[in-house]
Amino acid sequence: MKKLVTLHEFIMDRQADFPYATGELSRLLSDIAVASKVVSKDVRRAGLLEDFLGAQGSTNVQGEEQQKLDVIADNQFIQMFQSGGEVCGIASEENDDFMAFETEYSKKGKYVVLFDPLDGSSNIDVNVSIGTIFSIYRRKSEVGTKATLEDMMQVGSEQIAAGYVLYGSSTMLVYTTGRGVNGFTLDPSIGEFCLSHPDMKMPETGRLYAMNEGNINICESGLKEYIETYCQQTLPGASRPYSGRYIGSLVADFHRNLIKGGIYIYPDTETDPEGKLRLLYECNPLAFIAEQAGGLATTGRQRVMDIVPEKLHQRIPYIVGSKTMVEQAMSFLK
Ligand code: AHM
Ligand code: MG
Repeated sequence: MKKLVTLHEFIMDRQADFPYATGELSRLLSDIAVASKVVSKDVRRAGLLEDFLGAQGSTNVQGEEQQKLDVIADNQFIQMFQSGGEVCGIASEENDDFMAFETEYSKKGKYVVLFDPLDGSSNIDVNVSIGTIFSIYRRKSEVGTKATLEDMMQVGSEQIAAGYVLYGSSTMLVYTTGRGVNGFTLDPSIGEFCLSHPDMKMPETGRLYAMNEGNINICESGLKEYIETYCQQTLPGASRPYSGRYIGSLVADFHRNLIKGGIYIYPDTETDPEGKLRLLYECNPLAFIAEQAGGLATTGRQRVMDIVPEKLHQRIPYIVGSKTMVEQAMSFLK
């Protein structure tokens, strides 16, 4: 039998590639893995536990109804970051403002984490895949002081690491530190993430497109034209049109396209003129992974990782996936 490489072993091996690494980023990645195991356990039993399913009865700063599990996952990750010592502050999709940790111990942390604790909230109650998405930056402010807004509002190309955890038919953690993308599957029998998808590459093209097509008549006409001309026609040399696949959890749609090749589109629409997805918690981390795996991420006009953030909960139009497919879609945008 092939020897299993655990996430912990993998992180430690990679740390040796950076001669001056102090181990803090490695510890932070390990902490994220631990928190995600706890969340995974909660997600797996949610239907049995009264306090886990359904709406929390509150809305987040973006006016979206929070689910109980959104809040449980958010607290779980925050607690882990607060106690780990590597992180001086965080920003989460579920909180109005960023949090600068108060203790002297945390103030010494070099990193900030921006995250969406449970992406795909509308799928929580119906047992469809959901996930956690995270992005790690080195702080801009001085070590030993409190984290600042400037630490959070960095351009995506400054990310030190990014990843996601998919609570799907199995739980997987996929991450990059800028040297390729690797995927780990949680083996529940030993409680460890083990390397299952080394050096992931997104196929250069594919046959899957993911978009909420309910929005097709309220988004830019070029996109409608792309979908109708490219995705819904049998192209020369093909036996049938592309297949539409839309889970409605970005992290799950992205993961499928990463493995099989495809495109994900959430445009700006008449009802969401800035788009729906959040630059800092969703778009940047997945853009980093996409690019590291050979794919592309754009607003249609600009590379996502070049956007200078203007506000914490900023939304953008988002097209991400296989390189050739994203380029084709862009060629239809005026
Ligand atoms: P969330 O972070 O509150 O779950 O919102 C983001 C989600 C994405 O995961 C998903 O792709 C999209 O919103 C679905 O939106 P819609 O229901 O408009 O298709
Ligand atoms: Mg989300």
